[in-house]
Amino acid sequence: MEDFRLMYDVREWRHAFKLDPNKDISEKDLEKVCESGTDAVIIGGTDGVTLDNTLQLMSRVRRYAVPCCLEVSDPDAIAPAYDLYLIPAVLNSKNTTWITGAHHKAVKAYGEWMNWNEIVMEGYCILNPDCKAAQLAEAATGLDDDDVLAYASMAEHMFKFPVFYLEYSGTYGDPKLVEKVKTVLEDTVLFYGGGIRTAAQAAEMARAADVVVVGNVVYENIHEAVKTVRVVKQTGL
Ligand code: 1GP
Repeated sequence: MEDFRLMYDVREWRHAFKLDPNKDISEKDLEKVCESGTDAVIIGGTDGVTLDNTLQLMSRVRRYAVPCCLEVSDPDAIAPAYDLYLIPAVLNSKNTTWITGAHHKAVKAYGEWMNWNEIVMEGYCILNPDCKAAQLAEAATGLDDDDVLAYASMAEHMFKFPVFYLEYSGTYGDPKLVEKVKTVLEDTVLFYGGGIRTAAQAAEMARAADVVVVGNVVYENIHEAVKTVRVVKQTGL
């Protein structure tokens, strides 16, 4: 087992795995993910996310020492059992539901039970028009670099979000753009996620982003997925 500290502060992270509660993962592969030395396991997805399947996956991840976070896409799947709750606000959405609407509804219903210290807001910018998240959130993906940089600056300076998330889910993004975005962020942590299929790609994004999020390759090639942890941690920003 890799040596790692428990880390509940995203500013300390370099690598995270994102697991989809709507996908099957064997016990053996889950063990490899959880004992890989990654900084966190994020449970989140777009399709078929339910209280039942998130809780089932969470309870399996809980058998390991790795921090377990819920990335909230449906307030009905929230349960008081995670180390952190990552809450996306899709800055380039054309539908206010995904910027403040669902958030307002959730806080109105559950606000008095929320522990604000466990909530981490993510300013999302979704750049792959074909991913499910872009379609659901009606993201305006036809952005040039300056548009993206402006969203990043808004996340940091206007909204004071702790995280800016460049989301290319399903496709490998543009490392040059990720690098540019990093130059406009000081306090806000830059997450990159999308299309990482090899350790070399993970290393390339680790040179640009603070945190590299690895998703689907877990289900396609667990060996390569686990390799991304070490290379990201060995790569300097
Ligand atoms: C999805 O950013 C993550 O939210 C990871 O994307 O599944 O393409 O690795 P992939």
